[in-house]
Amino acid sequence: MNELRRDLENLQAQAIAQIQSSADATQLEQTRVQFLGRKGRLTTILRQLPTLAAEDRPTIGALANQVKEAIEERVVARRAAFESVPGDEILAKDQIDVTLPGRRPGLGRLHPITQIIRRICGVFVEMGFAVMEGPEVEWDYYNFEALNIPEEHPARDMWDTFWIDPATSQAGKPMLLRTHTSPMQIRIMEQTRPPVRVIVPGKCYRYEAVDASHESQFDQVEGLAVDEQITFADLKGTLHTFARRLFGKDRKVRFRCDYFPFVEPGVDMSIDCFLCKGGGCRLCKETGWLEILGAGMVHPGVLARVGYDPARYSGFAFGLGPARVAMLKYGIEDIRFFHGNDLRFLRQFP
Ligand code: 2NL
Repeated sequence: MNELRRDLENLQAQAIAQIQSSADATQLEQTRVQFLGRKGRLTTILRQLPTLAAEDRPTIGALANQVKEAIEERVVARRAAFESVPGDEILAKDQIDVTLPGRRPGLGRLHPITQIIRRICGVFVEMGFAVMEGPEVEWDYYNFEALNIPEEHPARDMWDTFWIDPATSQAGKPMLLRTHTSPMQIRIMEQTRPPVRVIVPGKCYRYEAVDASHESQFDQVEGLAVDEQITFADLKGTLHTFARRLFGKDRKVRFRCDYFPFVEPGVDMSIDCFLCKGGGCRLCKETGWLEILGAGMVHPGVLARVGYDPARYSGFAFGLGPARVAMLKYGIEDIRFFHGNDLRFLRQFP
């Protein structure tokens, strides 16, 4: 009897040691069969029960059951350890339903001014113009001198701007934030021979008292055509075509004299009001006309300065503000909406 008890206790200790040291599920199963199987070591011990005295059999039988249960318990625990993967608990808590549709990312859109700039450029590209961009920080020479605006010229008041600290500007020559994109047309003429057909969009800066129609940063689109035999008729035909393409095929245009130092003669162009068809309304301030751009024949002094012979070459140039075009087209009352970053405003221009 005591011999059997010792056998059972030894068996339990060995079984548990072997279970804990089994390397994988297959080894674990072999161990289980070895100890608990039909021909296993526990069965072998139980076969000896009949040799015991009758009163000892229940005690040893109960002990054998305890040993069996203890071993089975260890097998189950060890098997679970083999099957679980590190991180399982985290995954179980943090389940995702991969069949759910994803969250749709918010689709952006082009700023209304960008849309207008692209449409303006597109009209001129179809007429044979190339689109070019230039620097926003410019030399005083390109922004003013080359355009017939010398240092003491009263016209400089029209283009009061932001100057770069002389300590950081290059070669001791004054630099500034360009007040129009014209300096880039000067650069283009310096670097190429006629014919020139170019359209230059970009940001410009002026020192302004900000109000509903003026901001100190704004966009401009300028155009330039230089060749032999270019006349004011080319200017009128090109700009009238542009007006019809952008504002409707029935648009009429009106040219009036205006002054810009870099052209001679200079004009401004208006279109008949597309809202009231010329009858007079709030948009056109009862005049029937909307002023949309300034233009003129390139001044001979400007041509000569870039090395073009004014006796052989002539050209026309124009400039317009896409913000003003967008305000007229969409009836926007305040220029400050464009850069106010209010999505309720911006979402109206899909
Ligand atoms: C306006 C007027 C204008 C030009 C821009 C130009 C450029 C060169 C030579 C001659 Cl390089 N002219 N540009 C000419 C006339 C008018 O813009 O009020 N824009 C908003």
